[in-house]
Amino acid sequence: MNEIDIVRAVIEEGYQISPQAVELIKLSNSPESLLKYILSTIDDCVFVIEPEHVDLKGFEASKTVSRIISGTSSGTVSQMAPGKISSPALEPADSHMIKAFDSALVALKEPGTFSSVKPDMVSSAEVSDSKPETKPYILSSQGSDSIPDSDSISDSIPDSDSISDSISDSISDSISDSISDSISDSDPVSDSVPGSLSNPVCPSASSRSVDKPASSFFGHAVSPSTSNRASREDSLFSNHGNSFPSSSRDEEVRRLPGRNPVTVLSDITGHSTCVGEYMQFVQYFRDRYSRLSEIIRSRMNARPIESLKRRSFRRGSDGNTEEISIIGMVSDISTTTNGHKIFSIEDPTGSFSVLIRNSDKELFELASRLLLDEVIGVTGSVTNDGKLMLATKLLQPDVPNSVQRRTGSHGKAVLISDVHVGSSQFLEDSWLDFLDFLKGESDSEDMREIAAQVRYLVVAGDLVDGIGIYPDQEMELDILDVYEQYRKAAEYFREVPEHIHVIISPGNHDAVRQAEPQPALPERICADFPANVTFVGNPALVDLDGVRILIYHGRSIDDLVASVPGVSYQEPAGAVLEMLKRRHLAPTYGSRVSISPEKKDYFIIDPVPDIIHTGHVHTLGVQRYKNVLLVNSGTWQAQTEFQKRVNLMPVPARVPVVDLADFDVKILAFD
Ligand code: D5M
Ligand code: FE
Ligand code: ZN
Repeated sequence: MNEIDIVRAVIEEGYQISPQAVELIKLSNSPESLLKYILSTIDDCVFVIEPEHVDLKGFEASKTVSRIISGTSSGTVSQMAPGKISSPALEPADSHMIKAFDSALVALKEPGTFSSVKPDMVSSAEVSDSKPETKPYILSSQGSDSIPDSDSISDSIPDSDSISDSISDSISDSISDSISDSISDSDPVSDSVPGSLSNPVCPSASSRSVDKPASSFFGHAVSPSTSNRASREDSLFSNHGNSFPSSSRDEEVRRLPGRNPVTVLSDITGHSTCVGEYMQFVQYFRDRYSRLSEIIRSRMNARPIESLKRRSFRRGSDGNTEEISIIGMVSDISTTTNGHKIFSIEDPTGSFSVLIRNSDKELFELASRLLLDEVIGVTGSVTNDGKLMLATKLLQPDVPNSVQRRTGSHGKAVLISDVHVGSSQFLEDSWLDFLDFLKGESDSEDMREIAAQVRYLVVAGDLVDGIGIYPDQEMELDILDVYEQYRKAAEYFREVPEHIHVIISPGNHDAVRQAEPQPALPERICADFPANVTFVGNPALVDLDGVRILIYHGRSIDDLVASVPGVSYQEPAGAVLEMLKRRHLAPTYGSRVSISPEKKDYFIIDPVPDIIHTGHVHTLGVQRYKNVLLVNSGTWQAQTEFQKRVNLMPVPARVPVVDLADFDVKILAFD
């Protein structure tokens, strides 16, 4: 087994390996068996295999055990990796959770995902100051006299659970007479999308147990099992200077005072509870549903889905069919053969099918942008047999018009992402010009004037290129060791003037677990950086002296570009707008974003920030939506071979600078 074979095998299992560890393995009499042993026994918290993980004693002992058990004289012990999920007995009622759990099992077996790293230092807390949004985005609901049975709509709709692509043409006629077309013009919801549920992953390790649920909610009350997996996080990552607070189990707001103060309001770092158990998926969805439905509930008087099945709720006192509203999570979307949309939504009490006719253009447009797993409110009439809702209105959580941005701050925040130090495409000359600008050493006086006002530099992920992120990535690396890449990055950041408070959040190329939310970079890496750098997780909600910025690397943008009509890589802020309308950074569970089911859904956008800063797609975009500034910063990496193949044209060395007093944005060019 040569070096490349070892590195490949390690990468395939979702780990990285240091050159020293490779050497050690090569020295063994049976490198292949040793590597297998390491990969099958390595702690899930490790993501780079180091010499200390090459457990030669354990390996030798395992061979002895194997010989005793099997009676053979050679061979390796095939072990289950610790902490594998075992499937609990699921009850069939909750398709949503079962699907998520099943795909999680698949994802957990898939190579290419890093194991969890959970630094023991702690930062932030859940933000609890979100007030109910009382903007009356309301529903004009009009009754209708003759609501058909779903069976009379089509023979091929036997019940609400099995509606498929087969509604006959006669439907649209019979429905169109009987449904009110009224959709309020003032409806704030205007866009949404289709998507698909797939690979959630939860490689995170923690010794915490999960609370037993009081009731079954998006799942059934399965007793939680307590993980007893060992975690090395605490020994691997200790605290670092000013950048990390002391370890704390309490979710606290993390305050970093000074001339340019930062308060970290919400961040997973130090708070991961995920071990990949079934109940954690249930809890995750429960948190997502309850918080998002609460936002919608302040604008919609919704009933539990279960109540729709009781006939009395479907008739008003005058005998007319009343319109009713429900709030649920979209669990299935399909188009009938006649081009109508049908989707299922679930709340904790049950699920219901909703039909949107294609003759209702505005509503149909909304429905065709629905995403799986987003939480929406639906208003409509229920067919006589109580099996189908004929929708007249859809409502996303959205941002209330009343949201004001914070004022009274001053100075500038510089927003960058996707530096990709270590890549052979890293544009070092441009980057050094940028550092000169920050130091106030630009040739132009205008630039020096701007630099003098810079208080914050925010990095939204992909600080380095990493290794083993994509196949054959090593062909495009100048620095092959990930720690070297970070050492180089730290060297650059030591050039940034001390008074500028730098905030670094990780991305999919960084050395933390791939499943999101990602914790801050580990202490071993942070230690090289100067004291004016604060490390946060991804996503993280941070207050910059009175201005709230939500930092998210933006991996879900790839999903949104793929599934929302009109959203493109050329205008990445448009994807962020779709997130904002759903008040969620990664609406579809799984897909390209591996979401770790934490107790709290860190992707919910609440409270509404002043700025959302994303990156990842290497293009620049700035938009405003209801007093929220959306900025996707570009990159410092020229086009890679992969990007050439998919025709992705990066926008390198362009830097958005936000004025914190009036939110004006200037784009500075360093190319
Ligand atoms: O991602 C930069 C952009 O390029 C982002 O839209 C993903 C996409 N990308 C880049 N390389 C690949 C491969 N190999 N497969 C799929 N998608 C890719 P970044 O995270 O900076 O690499
Ligand atoms: Fe990137
Ligand atoms: Zn990225």
